[in-house]
Amino acid sequence: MKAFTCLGLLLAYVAITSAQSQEWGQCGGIGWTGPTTCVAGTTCVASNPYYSQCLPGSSTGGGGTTTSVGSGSLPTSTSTAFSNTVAKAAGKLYFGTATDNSELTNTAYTAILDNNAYFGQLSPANSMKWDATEPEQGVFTFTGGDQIVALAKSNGQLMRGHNCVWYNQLPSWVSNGGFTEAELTTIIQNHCGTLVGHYKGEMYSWDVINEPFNDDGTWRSDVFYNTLGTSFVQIALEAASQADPSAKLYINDYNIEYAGPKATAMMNLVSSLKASGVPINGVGLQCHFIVGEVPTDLQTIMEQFTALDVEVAVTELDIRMTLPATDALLEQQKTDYQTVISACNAVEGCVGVTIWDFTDEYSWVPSTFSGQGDACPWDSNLVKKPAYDGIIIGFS
Ligand code: 9MR
Repeated sequence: MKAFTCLGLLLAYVAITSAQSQEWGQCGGIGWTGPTTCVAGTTCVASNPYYSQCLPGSSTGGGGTTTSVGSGSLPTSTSTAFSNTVAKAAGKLYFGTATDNSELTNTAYTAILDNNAYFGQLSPANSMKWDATEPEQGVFTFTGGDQIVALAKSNGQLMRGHNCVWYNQLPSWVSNGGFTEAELTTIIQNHCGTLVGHYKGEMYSWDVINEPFNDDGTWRSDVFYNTLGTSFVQIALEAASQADPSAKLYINDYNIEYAGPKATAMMNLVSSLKASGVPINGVGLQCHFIVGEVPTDLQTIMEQFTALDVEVAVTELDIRMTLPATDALLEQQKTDYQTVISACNAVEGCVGVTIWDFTDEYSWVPSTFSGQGDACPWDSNLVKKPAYDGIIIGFS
Protein backbone atom coordinates (compact mmCIF):
# COMPACT_ATOMS: atom_id res chain seq x y z
CA MET A 1 0.00 0.00 0.00
CA LYS A 2 2.82 2.33 1.00
CA ALA A 3 4.88 1.37 -2.07
CA PHE A 4 1.83 1.92 -4.25
CA THR A 5 1.37 5.47 -2.86
CA CYS A 6 5.03 6.29 -3.47
CA LEU A 7 4.80 4.99 -7.02
CA GLY A 8 1.66 7.03 -7.55
CA LEU A 9 3.38 10.17 -6.32
CA LEU A 10 6.38 9.44 -8.52
CA LEU A 11 4.17 8.97 -11.58
CA ALA A 12 2.31 12.16 -10.74
CA TYR A 13 5.61 14.01 -10.42
CA VAL A 14 6.82 12.67 -13.77
CA ALA A 15 3.50 13.68 -15.32
CA ILE A 16 3.85 17.22 -13.96
CA THR A 17 7.47 17.72 -14.98
CA SER A 18 6.94 16.24 -18.43
CA ALA A 19 3.88 18.49 -18.73
CA GLN A 20 6.19 21.37 -19.51
CA SER A 21 6.77 22.35 -23.10
CA GLN A 22 10.31 22.61 -24.37
CA GLU A 23 11.83 25.76 -25.83
CA TRP A 24 9.90 26.75 -29.01
CA GLY A 25 7.21 24.17 -28.20
CA GLN A 26 3.49 24.96 -28.10
CA CYS A 27 2.19 25.84 -24.63
CA GLY A 28 -1.32 27.07 -25.16
CA GLY A 29 -4.04 28.28 -27.45
CA ILE A 30 -7.70 27.58 -28.04
CA GLY A 31 -8.19 23.83 -28.42
CA TRP A 32 -4.70 23.01 -27.10
CA THR A 33 -4.78 20.19 -24.60
CA GLY A 34 -1.02 19.78 -24.11
CA PRO A 35 1.24 21.38 -21.52
CA THR A 36 0.62 25.01 -20.64
CA THR A 37 3.85 25.68 -18.79
CA CYS A 38 7.34 26.06 -20.20
CA VAL A 39 10.71 24.75 -19.11
CA ALA A 40 12.86 27.10 -17.04
CA GLY A 41 14.48 29.91 -18.98
CA THR A 42 11.57 30.19 -21.39
CA THR A 43 8.25 31.98 -21.27
CA CYS A 44 4.93 31.03 -22.77
CA VAL A 45 3.92 33.82 -25.16
CA ALA A 46 0.64 33.94 -27.04
CA SER A 47 1.25 34.51 -30.75
CA ASN A 48 -2.50 34.53 -31.31
CA PRO A 49 -5.53 33.04 -29.53
CA TYR A 50 -4.84 29.65 -31.15
CA TYR A 51 -1.13 29.34 -30.58
CA SER A 52 1.22 30.09 -27.70
CA GLN A 53 4.88 29.18 -27.82
CA CYS A 54 7.75 28.80 -25.29
CA LEU A 55 10.15 31.56 -26.23
CA PRO A 56 13.64 31.90 -24.78
CA GLY A 57 13.82 34.31 -21.87
CA SER A 58 11.94 34.56 -18.64
CA SER A 59 10.03 37.52 -17.28
CA THR A 60 10.45 36.15 -13.78
CA GLY A 61 14.09 35.21 -14.01
CA GLY A 62 13.23 31.88 -12.39
CA GLY A 63 11.41 28.85 -13.69
CA GLY A 64 9.07 28.70 -16.63
CA THR A 65 5.89 30.70 -16.61
CA THR A 66 2.43 29.87 -17.73
CA THR A 67 -0.22 31.57 -19.76
CA SER A 68 -3.90 31.70 -19.08
CA VAL A 69 -4.81 31.51 -22.79
CA GLY A 70 -7.28 28.67 -23.15
CA SER A 71 -6.83 27.68 -19.53
CA GLY A 72 -10.22 28.98 -18.52
CA SER A 73 -9.18 31.47 -15.81
CA LEU A 74 -9.54 35.19 -16.53
CA PRO A 75 -10.66 36.14 -20.04
CA THR A 76 -8.00 36.93 -22.62
CA SER A 77 -7.91 38.61 -26.02
CA THR A 78 -9.52 36.85 -28.96
CA SER A 79 -8.51 39.28 -31.69
CA THR A 80 -6.13 38.13 -34.42
CA ALA A 81 -5.45 41.69 -35.69
CA PHE A 82 -2.32 43.72 -34.93
CA SER A 83 -2.52 47.05 -33.14
CA ASN A 84 -0.14 49.15 -35.26
CA THR A 85 -1.45 47.63 -38.48
CA VAL A 86 -5.01 48.64 -37.62
CA ALA A 87 -3.90 52.09 -36.40
CA LYS A 88 -2.19 52.79 -39.71
CA ALA A 89 -5.12 51.40 -41.70
CA ALA A 90 -7.26 53.93 -39.78
CA GLY A 91 -4.99 56.75 -41.01
CA LYS A 92 -2.94 57.21 -37.83
CA LEU A 93 0.84 57.45 -37.88
CA TYR A 94 1.44 54.83 -35.23
CA PHE A 95 0.33 52.75 -32.29
CA GLY A 96 3.29 52.70 -29.92
CA THR A 97 4.56 51.84 -26.49
CA ALA A 98 6.94 53.09 -23.85
CA THR A 99 9.84 50.83 -22.99
CA ASP A 100 12.82 50.96 -20.68
CA ASN A 101 16.41 49.82 -21.12
CA SER A 102 16.37 47.32 -18.26
CA GLU A 103 13.51 45.48 -19.96
CA LEU A 104 15.41 44.81 -23.16
CA THR A 105 17.18 41.71 -21.81
CA ASN A 106 13.84 39.89 -21.58
CA THR A 107 13.72 38.21 -24.97
CA ALA A 108 10.09 37.14 -24.66
CA TYR A 109 9.27 40.81 -24.07
CA THR A 110 11.40 42.11 -26.93
CA ALA A 111 9.90 39.53 -29.31
CA ILE A 112 6.65 41.49 -28.96
CA LEU A 113 8.21 44.96 -28.65
CA ASP A 114 10.20 44.50 -31.86
CA ASN A 115 7.17 43.47 -33.89
CA ASN A 116 6.17 46.58 -35.79
CA ALA A 117 2.79 45.09 -36.59
CA TYR A 118 2.12 45.61 -32.88
CA PHE A 119 4.11 48.81 -32.29
CA GLY A 120 5.08 51.47 -34.81
CA GLN A 121 6.59 53.83 -32.25
CA LEU A 122 8.66 53.73 -29.05
CA SER A 123 8.98 56.19 -26.14
CA PRO A 124 11.85 55.88 -23.67
CA ALA A 125 10.22 55.64 -20.22
CA ASN A 126 13.27 57.06 -18.45
CA SER A 127 16.49 57.15 -20.44
CA MET A 128 16.13 60.58 -22.07
CA LYS A 129 15.13 62.42 -18.90
CA TRP A 130 17.38 65.10 -17.44
CA ASP A 131 18.81 62.91 -14.64
CA ALA A 132 19.77 60.29 -17.23
CA THR A 133 21.17 62.61 -19.88
CA GLU A 134 22.88 65.47 -18.02
CA PRO A 135 23.49 64.17 -14.46
CA GLU A 136 26.26 66.72 -13.96
CA GLN A 137 26.27 70.15 -15.52
CA GLY A 138 27.60 69.93 -19.07
CA VAL A 139 28.25 66.16 -18.85
CA PHE A 140 25.91 64.41 -21.28
CA THR A 141 25.29 60.65 -21.45
CA PHE A 142 23.15 59.28 -24.23
CA THR A 143 23.83 55.56 -23.87
CA GLY A 144 20.34 54.54 -22.74
CA GLY A 145 18.54 56.77 -25.22
CA ASP A 146 20.81 55.67 -28.04
CA GLN A 147 19.96 52.03 -27.36
CA ILE A 148 16.24 52.68 -27.73
CA VAL A 149 16.69 54.83 -30.84
CA ALA A 150 18.84 52.10 -32.44
CA LEU A 151 16.19 49.50 -31.58
CA ALA A 152 13.40 51.61 -33.05
CA LYS A 153 15.44 52.16 -36.18
CA SER A 154 16.14 48.47 -36.68
CA ASN A 155 12.46 47.70 -36.07
CA GLY A 156 11.23 50.41 -38.45
CA GLN A 157 9.52 52.30 -35.59
CA LEU A 158 9.08 56.02 -35.01
CA MET A 159 10.43 57.65 -31.83
CA ARG A 160 8.87 60.13 -29.42
CA GLY A 161 11.51 61.91 -27.33
CA HIS A 162 10.63 62.22 -23.63
CA ASN A 163 11.51 64.80 -22.26
CA CYS A 164 13.53 68.05 -22.06
CA VAL A 165 12.11 70.12 -19.20
CA TRP A 166 10.33 68.50 -16.25
CA TYR A 167 10.32 69.19 -12.53
CA ASN A 168 10.76 65.46 -11.79
CA GLN A 169 13.79 63.24 -12.33
CA LEU A 170 15.73 66.47 -12.34
CA PRO A 171 19.26 66.42 -10.90
CA SER A 172 19.74 68.51 -7.80
CA TRP A 173 22.42 70.57 -9.53
CA VAL A 174 19.53 72.08 -11.53
CA SER A 175 16.87 72.27 -8.82
CA ASN A 176 19.17 73.47 -6.04
CA GLY A 177 21.70 75.44 -8.03
CA GLY A 178 20.41 78.86 -7.02
CA PHE A 179 20.83 80.09 -10.59
CA THR A 180 19.97 83.56 -11.85
CA GLU A 181 17.47 84.02 -14.70
CA ALA A 182 20.29 84.38 -17.19
CA GLU A 183 22.11 81.30 -15.91
CA LEU A 184 19.03 79.09 -15.93
CA THR A 185 18.13 80.31 -19.41
CA THR A 186 21.53 79.17 -20.66
CA ILE A 187 21.20 75.87 -18.80
CA ILE A 188 17.82 75.12 -20.43
CA GLN A 189 19.09 76.17 -23.85
CA ASN A 190 22.14 73.96 -23.49
CA HIS A 191 20.19 70.97 -22.17
CA CYS A 192 17.38 71.03 -24.73
CA GLY A 193 19.66 72.07 -27.58
CA THR A 194 22.20 69.32 -26.87
CA LEU A 195 19.63 66.61 -26.16
CA VAL A 196 17.37 67.34 -29.11
CA GLY A 197 20.40 68.06 -31.31
CA HIS A 198 21.95 64.68 -30.47
CA TYR A 199 18.89 62.99 -31.98
CA LYS A 200 18.45 65.42 -34.87
CA GLY A 201 16.49 63.81 -37.68
CA GLU A 202 15.73 60.68 -35.63
CA MET A 203 12.67 61.78 -33.68
CA TYR A 204 9.10 62.07 -34.84
CA SER A 205 8.32 64.30 -31.85
CA TRP A 206 9.66 65.59 -28.53
CA ASP A 207 7.89 66.25 -25.25
CA VAL A 208 9.84 69.48 -24.79
CA ILE A 209 7.82 70.53 -21.75
CA ASN A 210 6.36 67.94 -19.40
CA GLU A 211 3.64 68.56 -16.79
CA PRO A 212 3.92 72.35 -16.35
CA PHE A 213 0.56 72.82 -14.58
CA ASN A 214 -1.06 71.98 -11.27
CA ASP A 215 -4.49 70.35 -11.44
CA ASP A 216 -6.20 73.69 -10.69
CA GLY A 217 -4.62 75.21 -13.80
CA THR A 218 -2.03 77.31 -11.97
CA TRP A 219 1.62 76.94 -12.89
CA ARG A 220 3.58 74.29 -11.05
CA SER A 221 5.99 75.73 -8.55
CA ASP A 222 9.38 74.41 -9.66
CA VAL A 223 12.83 75.80 -10.34
CA PHE A 224 11.91 76.71 -13.91
CA TYR A 225 8.73 78.66 -13.18
CA ASN A 226 10.03 80.09 -9.92
CA THR A 227 13.15 81.48 -11.60
CA LEU A 228 11.91 82.41 -15.07
CA GLY A 229 8.13 82.70 -14.86
CA THR A 230 6.35 81.28 -17.89
CA SER A 231 9.21 82.20 -20.23
CA PHE A 232 10.94 78.86 -19.63
CA VAL A 233 8.42 77.31 -22.02
CA GLN A 234 9.42 79.58 -24.89
CA ILE A 235 13.13 79.23 -24.08
CA ALA A 236 12.95 75.43 -24.24
CA LEU A 237 10.75 75.27 -27.34
CA GLU A 238 12.99 77.66 -29.26
CA ALA A 239 16.14 75.76 -28.30
CA ALA A 240 14.55 72.47 -29.36
CA SER A 241 13.33 73.93 -32.62
CA GLN A 242 16.79 75.24 -33.49
CA ALA A 243 18.35 71.90 -32.63
CA ASP A 244 15.97 69.83 -34.76
CA PRO A 245 13.63 71.84 -36.99
CA SER A 246 11.95 68.66 -38.27
CA ALA A 247 10.79 67.26 -34.90
CA LYS A 248 7.25 67.99 -33.76
CA LEU A 249 7.49 69.87 -30.48
CA TYR A 250 4.96 69.00 -27.79
CA ILE A 251 3.83 70.01 -24.35
CA ASN A 252 2.69 66.91 -22.47
CA ASP A 253 0.47 66.67 -19.38
CA TYR A 254 -2.14 64.63 -17.48
CA ASN A 255 -5.62 65.62 -16.30
CA ILE A 256 -6.06 67.74 -19.42
CA GLU A 257 -8.16 65.00 -21.06
CA TYR A 258 -11.44 66.45 -19.77
CA ALA A 259 -12.94 69.93 -19.41
CA GLY A 260 -11.61 71.75 -16.38
CA PRO A 261 -9.13 74.39 -15.27
CA LYS A 262 -6.06 72.40 -16.28
CA ALA A 263 -7.27 71.76 -19.84
CA THR A 264 -8.22 75.44 -20.09
CA ALA A 265 -4.78 76.52 -18.86
CA MET A 266 -3.14 74.32 -21.50
CA MET A 267 -5.39 75.71 -24.25
CA ASN A 268 -4.58 79.27 -23.16
CA LEU A 269 -0.87 78.49 -23.17
CA VAL A 270 -1.00 77.00 -26.66
CA SER A 271 -2.98 79.99 -27.94
CA SER A 272 -0.54 82.48 -26.51
CA LEU A 273 2.51 80.60 -27.82
CA LYS A 274 0.92 80.44 -31.26
CA ALA A 275 0.07 84.15 -31.13
CA SER A 276 3.70 84.98 -30.29
CA GLY A 277 5.11 82.75 -33.02
CA VAL A 278 6.75 80.33 -30.59
CA PRO A 279 7.27 76.89 -32.20
CA ILE A 280 4.66 74.49 -30.77
CA ASN A 281 3.30 71.61 -32.80
CA GLY A 282 1.46 69.34 -30.45
CA VAL A 283 -0.18 68.62 -27.12
CA GLY A 284 0.32 65.25 -25.49
CA LEU A 285 -2.61 63.87 -23.53
CA GLN A 286 -1.03 61.35 -21.18
CA CYS A 287 -4.25 59.41 -20.41
CA HIS A 288 -3.34 57.60 -17.18
CA PHE A 289 -6.88 56.49 -16.45
CA ILE A 290 -8.85 54.34 -14.01
CA VAL A 291 -11.19 51.55 -15.15
CA GLY A 292 -14.74 52.88 -15.35
CA GLU A 293 -13.58 56.50 -15.14
CA VAL A 294 -12.44 57.38 -18.66
CA PRO A 295 -13.55 60.95 -19.44
CA THR A 296 -16.57 61.07 -21.69
CA ASP A 297 -15.48 64.34 -23.33
CA LEU A 298 -12.05 63.17 -24.48
CA GLN A 299 -12.91 63.53 -28.15
CA THR A 300 -14.30 67.04 -27.60
CA ILE A 301 -11.13 68.07 -25.78
CA MET A 302 -8.99 66.71 -28.61
CA GLU A 303 -11.06 68.70 -31.09
CA GLN A 304 -10.63 71.85 -29.02
CA PHE A 305 -6.86 71.43 -29.01
CA THR A 306 -6.61 70.69 -32.73
CA ALA A 307 -8.73 73.78 -33.42
CA LEU A 308 -5.75 75.75 -32.04
CA ASP A 309 -3.63 74.49 -34.94
CA VAL A 310 -1.70 71.84 -33.03
CA GLU A 311 -1.83 68.09 -33.36
CA VAL A 312 -2.61 65.87 -30.40
CA ALA A 313 -1.43 62.42 -29.38
CA VAL A 314 -2.31 60.03 -26.60
CA THR A 315 1.15 59.73 -25.10
CA GLU A 316 1.06 57.52 -21.97
CA LEU A 317 -2.14 55.48 -22.00
CA ASP A 318 -2.84 52.95 -19.27
CA ILE A 319 -6.07 52.14 -17.43
CA ARG A 320 -5.58 50.79 -13.94
CA MET A 321 -7.93 48.91 -11.64
CA THR A 322 -8.16 47.98 -7.98
CA LEU A 323 -6.77 44.46 -7.74
CA PRO A 324 -7.59 41.64 -7.99
CA ALA A 325 -8.76 41.68 -11.59
CA THR A 326 -12.14 40.15 -12.28
CA ASP A 327 -13.97 39.25 -15.49
CA ALA A 328 -16.12 42.35 -15.04
CA LEU A 329 -13.16 44.69 -14.49
CA LEU A 330 -11.34 43.29 -17.54
CA GLU A 331 -14.49 43.71 -19.62
CA GLN A 332 -14.87 47.32 -18.47
CA GLN A 333 -11.18 47.90 -19.19
CA LYS A 334 -11.72 46.65 -22.74
CA THR A 335 -14.57 49.15 -23.17
CA ASP A 336 -12.37 51.91 -21.70
CA TYR A 337 -9.45 51.22 -24.03
CA GLN A 338 -11.90 51.22 -26.92
CA THR A 339 -13.30 54.58 -25.79
CA VAL A 340 -9.86 56.20 -25.78
CA ILE A 341 -8.81 54.75 -29.12
CA SER A 342 -12.16 55.65 -30.72
CA ALA A 343 -11.74 59.26 -29.60
CA CYS A 344 -8.32 59.50 -31.25
CA ASN A 345 -9.64 57.68 -34.30
CA ALA A 346 -12.44 60.20 -34.69
CA VAL A 347 -10.15 63.25 -34.55
CA GLU A 348 -8.07 63.81 -37.65
CA GLY A 349 -5.40 65.74 -35.79
CA CYS A 350 -4.84 62.92 -33.29
CA VAL A 351 -1.76 61.35 -34.83
CA GLY A 352 -1.28 58.26 -32.69
CA VAL A 353 -1.54 56.46 -29.39
CA THR A 354 1.28 55.33 -27.09
CA ILE A 355 0.68 52.96 -24.17
CA TRP A 356 2.90 53.42 -21.10
CA ASP A 357 4.50 50.04 -21.58
CA PHE A 358 2.47 47.18 -22.95
CA THR A 359 2.76 44.61 -20.15
CA ASP A 360 1.68 44.69 -16.51
CA GLU A 361 5.09 43.20 -15.75
CA TYR A 362 6.73 46.59 -16.26
CA SER A 363 3.94 49.04 -15.47
CA TRP A 364 4.74 51.96 -13.15
CA VAL A 365 1.26 51.69 -11.58
CA PRO A 366 1.59 49.13 -8.73
CA SER A 367 4.58 50.86 -7.18
CA THR A 368 2.81 54.23 -7.26
CA PHE A 369 -0.80 53.33 -6.42
CA SER A 370 -0.96 50.74 -3.68
CA GLY A 371 -3.43 47.92 -4.43
CA GLN A 372 -3.89 48.99 -8.04
CA GLY A 373 -2.48 47.60 -11.25
CA ASP A 374 -3.23 45.44 -14.32
CA ALA A 375 -3.38 48.67 -16.32
CA CYS A 376 -1.78 47.45 -19.56
CA PRO A 377 -3.20 45.47 -22.52
CA TRP A 378 -0.78 42.56 -22.02
CA ASP A 379 -0.71 40.79 -18.65
CA SER A 380 2.47 40.07 -16.71
CA ASN A 381 2.86 36.73 -18.54
CA LEU A 382 2.76 38.63 -21.84
CA VAL A 383 -0.69 37.31 -22.69
CA LYS A 384 -3.02 39.78 -24.39
CA LYS A 385 -6.04 40.81 -22.33
CA PRO A 386 -9.54 41.81 -23.50
CA ALA A 387 -8.20 45.41 -23.40
CA TYR A 388 -6.21 44.57 -26.52
CA ASP A 389 -9.46 43.75 -28.34
CA GLY A 390 -10.79 47.14 -27.23
CA ILE A 391 -7.82 48.77 -28.97
CA ILE A 392 -8.45 46.83 -32.18
CA ILE A 393 -12.17 47.65 -32.17
CA GLY A 394 -11.43 51.32 -31.44
CA PHE A 395 -9.33 51.65 -34.58
CA SER A 396 -11.82 49.71 -36.73
O1 9MR B 1 7.46 55.15 -16.27
C1 9MR B 1 8.26 56.03 -15.54
C2 9MR B 1 8.76 55.34 -14.28
O2 9MR B 1 9.60 54.26 -14.61
C3 9MR B 1 9.49 56.32 -13.40
O3 9MR B 1 9.81 55.69 -12.16
C4 9MR B 1 8.62 57.53 -13.16
C5 9MR B 1 9.36 58.52 -12.28
O4 9MR B 1 8.85 59.78 -12.33
O5 9MR B 1 8.26 58.12 -14.40
C6 9MR B 1 7.47 57.27 -15.15
O6 9MR B 1 6.99 57.91 -16.30
C7 9MR B 1 6.20 59.08 -16.09
C8 9MR B 1 6.39 59.97 -17.29
O7 9MR B 1 7.76 60.23 -17.48
C9 9MR B 1 5.63 61.26 -17.16
N1 9MR B 1 4.23 61.04 -16.87
C10 9MR B 1 3.94 60.10 -15.80
C11 9MR B 1 4.70 58.79 -16.02
C12 9MR B 1 4.33 57.78 -14.95
O8 9MR B 1 4.78 58.20 -13.71
